[in-house]
Amino acid sequence: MATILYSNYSSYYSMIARLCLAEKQVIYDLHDVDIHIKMEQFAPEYVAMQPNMTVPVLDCDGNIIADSRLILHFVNKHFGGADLFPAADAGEIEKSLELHYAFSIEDLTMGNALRKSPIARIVLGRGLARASRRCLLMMKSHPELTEAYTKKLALEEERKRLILSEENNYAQMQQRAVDLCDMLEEQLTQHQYAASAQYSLADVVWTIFLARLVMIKFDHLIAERKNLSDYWQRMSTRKSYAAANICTKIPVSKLIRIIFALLFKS
Ligand SMILES: N[C@@H](CCC(=O)N[C@@H](CS)C(=O)NCC(=O)O)C(=O)O
Repeated sequence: MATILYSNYSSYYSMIARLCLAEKQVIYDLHDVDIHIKMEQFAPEYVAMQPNMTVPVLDCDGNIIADSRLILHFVNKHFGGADLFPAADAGEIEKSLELHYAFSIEDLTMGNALRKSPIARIVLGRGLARASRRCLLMMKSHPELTEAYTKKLALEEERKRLILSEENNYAQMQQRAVDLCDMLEEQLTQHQYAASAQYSLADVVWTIFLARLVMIKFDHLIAERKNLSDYWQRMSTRKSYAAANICTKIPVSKLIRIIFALLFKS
């Protein structure tokens, strides 16, 4: 099988796809999509493949899977190795995935960033405005993709409302992150893994969730829960974790380049 993953190093959902592929020991080509500086997700060829203009996308022999949750199931079903969604535990695993995907990690991450420094608010504001401008520009040069760019534009506006406006949802997101950690702590009293007695797709997503908590310096939520600390220790030392190149810290040089692009590039 010719397998290509379109991914971005620090993207949360790309990491989910990479970790799942690593768990199943799939050999694939990694195509890095620069979603921050060059904004390659807005390129017409990419939009044709993923109209929502997001990473990850998995191309498996021309079969396009353009969402991390679908990628989890596709990879588990079509590649060898351990079954990460065994029928006996499917209900519990799916319930756990549902809880995970109902949470907006983007709102937590960005909401947290802009409370860390006044500059972050300016940078994020400019970044969102830049994405909107790009949509409008692309609509003009590629009218056949107007529908996709219009949808994306609406999403950028919604992001501004949820993250930057007075009616932002940061307090709810913070509380939900705590609730999810409590839920995991409780689950881990019943079994060694997040949703069952064996490693499953649920562990793929919760590992990335915990890695993000570490990245945004919310690791106290892990440290103050005994089972969760032990779980994080086990998950972050699995072979797959290193193979998937999980990001818990964006290198400063990269961060500076991103900030510069958001502030000054058109
Ligand atoms: N539901 C999608 C969400 C993907 C998503 O939001 N990806 C982010 C990066 S983590 C993205 O591509 N952002 C770029 C953009 O929205 O322009 C999935 O699970 O794959």
